[in-house]
Amino acid sequence: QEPLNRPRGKGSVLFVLENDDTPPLVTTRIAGSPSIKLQVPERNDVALQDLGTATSIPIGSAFSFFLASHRRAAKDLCDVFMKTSGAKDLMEVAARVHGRVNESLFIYAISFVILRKKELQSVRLPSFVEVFPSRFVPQETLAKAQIRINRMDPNQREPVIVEHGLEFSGTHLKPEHRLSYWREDYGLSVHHWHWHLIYPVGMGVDRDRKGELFYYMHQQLIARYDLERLSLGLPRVEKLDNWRVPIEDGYFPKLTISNTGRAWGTRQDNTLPKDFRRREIGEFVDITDLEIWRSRLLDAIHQGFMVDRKGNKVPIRDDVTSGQRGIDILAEALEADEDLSINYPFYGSLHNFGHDILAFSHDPDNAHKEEMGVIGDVGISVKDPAFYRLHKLVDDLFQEYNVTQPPYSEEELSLPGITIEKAGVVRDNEADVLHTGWRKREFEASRGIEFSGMPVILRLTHIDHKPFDYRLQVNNNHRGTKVVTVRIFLAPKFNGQEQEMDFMEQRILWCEMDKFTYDLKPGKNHIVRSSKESSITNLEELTFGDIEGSGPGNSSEQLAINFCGCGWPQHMLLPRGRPEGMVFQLFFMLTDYDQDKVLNSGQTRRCANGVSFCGIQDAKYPDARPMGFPFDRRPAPVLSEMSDYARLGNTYLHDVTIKFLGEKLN
Ligand code: CUO
Repeated sequence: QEPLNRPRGKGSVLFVLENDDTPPLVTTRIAGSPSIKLQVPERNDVALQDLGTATSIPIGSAFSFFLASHRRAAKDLCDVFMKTSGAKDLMEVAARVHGRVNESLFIYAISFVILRKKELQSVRLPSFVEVFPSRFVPQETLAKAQIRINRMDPNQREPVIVEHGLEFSGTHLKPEHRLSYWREDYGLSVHHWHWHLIYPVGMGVDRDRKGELFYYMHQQLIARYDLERLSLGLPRVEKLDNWRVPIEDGYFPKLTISNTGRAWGTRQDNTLPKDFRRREIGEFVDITDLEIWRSRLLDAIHQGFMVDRKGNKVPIRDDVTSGQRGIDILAEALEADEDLSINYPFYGSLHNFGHDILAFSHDPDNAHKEEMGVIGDVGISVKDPAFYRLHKLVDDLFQEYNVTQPPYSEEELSLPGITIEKAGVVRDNEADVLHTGWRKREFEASRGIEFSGMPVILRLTHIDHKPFDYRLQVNNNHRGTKVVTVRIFLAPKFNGQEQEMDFMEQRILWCEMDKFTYDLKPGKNHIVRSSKESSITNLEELTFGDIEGSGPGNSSEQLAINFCGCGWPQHMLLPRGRPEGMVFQLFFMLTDYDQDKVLNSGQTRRCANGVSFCGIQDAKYPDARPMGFPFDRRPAPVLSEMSDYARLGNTYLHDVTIKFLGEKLN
């Protein structure tokens, strides 16, 4: 049997119980390895038949949350885990289930439960990268590392380093590959995985403004992708609105699903999407279905109402007097959540099946017995260029809805008595020039890869930037303190043709950089805010130390699988910019906190990060304004250009330059 207190870094930590007198409890290995014996407690209360459909997904194959049958399997396994009481009980039940269900499903269900059970708040799992390194490093690289290890002196203490990046999945022969470093960034996948874990469809989870956040988080993801594309001189992403022509860009991930070695499916350039006919998965959908659902959603948007299952008209508007925001109703039908959609049979499941059709386009009927492509996986789908084309289509529908909503009036946008005198950014004492470049980051990989117990470090290259501060000089002409929400956005100043953009073109490119409340004292105020405190990012300040010395509390704490792991990666906060410098605009806006605040959101919370994209655990979304405010609507005629905003004292528009330094980033 494995000793209970095996030190971290040498094996297979699944749970680490913090604040506990006992040594860290160590149990089953995640990615199956015959050399590790499992600690399976003697319990007869978990039988195979209790697992429902959880055993229906073959071990070693891909698990896709975009497939309804897989969601059912997840629900069944989560139900089993949810019935446990406390960490020890969960661990024992999990140990019994382990090896009988699909690995990815297993991790999903464990994570789902840890996130939702109060008594498990101190339990965490290692980061997704450490659990499934084979989703981030090609099989070939891992195999070569294994050969190196086999030749090594078994007493060697130095860790084996496995490097991956910068080219990732291909060469720069294809223009799209110039963006691989961004799409294949580990932090982006981890964020996306966490987000969908917190806001799942079909799991009976109805969080505050879940649908709207589905729209907003993905809208911002696409905007940030476009900023990166413009930095590289590439055209902005085009929506996938014609399923009857081939998809130009292929994708070959070279990754495996788990240690069993099964490879993710690949897609050739110019693959024609086909009707989805996977009998073994039990799901079928036609391209025509996607077209019909989209058309019905567009009808709803332009008619201003959706039709529920009883045939009643349900207005979709963003004035919340009707109970639910229109965008929430629309999003639950579009994504789609079978439990929360206003009419699942009628509006279908455009987004989920969009993922499926793309994931299986290389083998839609299983003729070749090929596995799905990564776009079927809720974590690493962001690696595939087609993901962005699909989500641009999704966003296009949301934007179609957004512009049907009445523009904000000057009164709604202004804040009398408050003036921003000056605002900008400072990095290393230099104003308004920000630096980006490459950095490397190390992960402990020993737990996810079996390298004969040898310490293994995974070294990944990624984009990063020099931290900076926002500085605002604000006048409060009121006699007393005024509490405001500070909203900061970034967008490129010029479009792909190097022309200054008009409001509508720039509107959907504004990226939220930060949002925070501030108590303005009467008179002059100097606000300084660090880029590290961003409302969208998680706090990944992690440098991985030496493996032997790493206790359970450090290393990738912020990427660990719990609520705190959600949030945009801090290292991707800035777009890359250009070596010669690229001009962006910062937009600052102060709004009245009395109007922004949300009641009941004052509970203490463990993680103060990623709030704008991830919400708050067990609390309402903490901003009453529509997500993306004020850029979620078309402009009023009196404020039709960004320059018109200058006359609102509570906003400020300012140019900044972003320089890409490559290896020279210090
Ligand atoms: Cu996040 Cu399609 O919703 O991947």
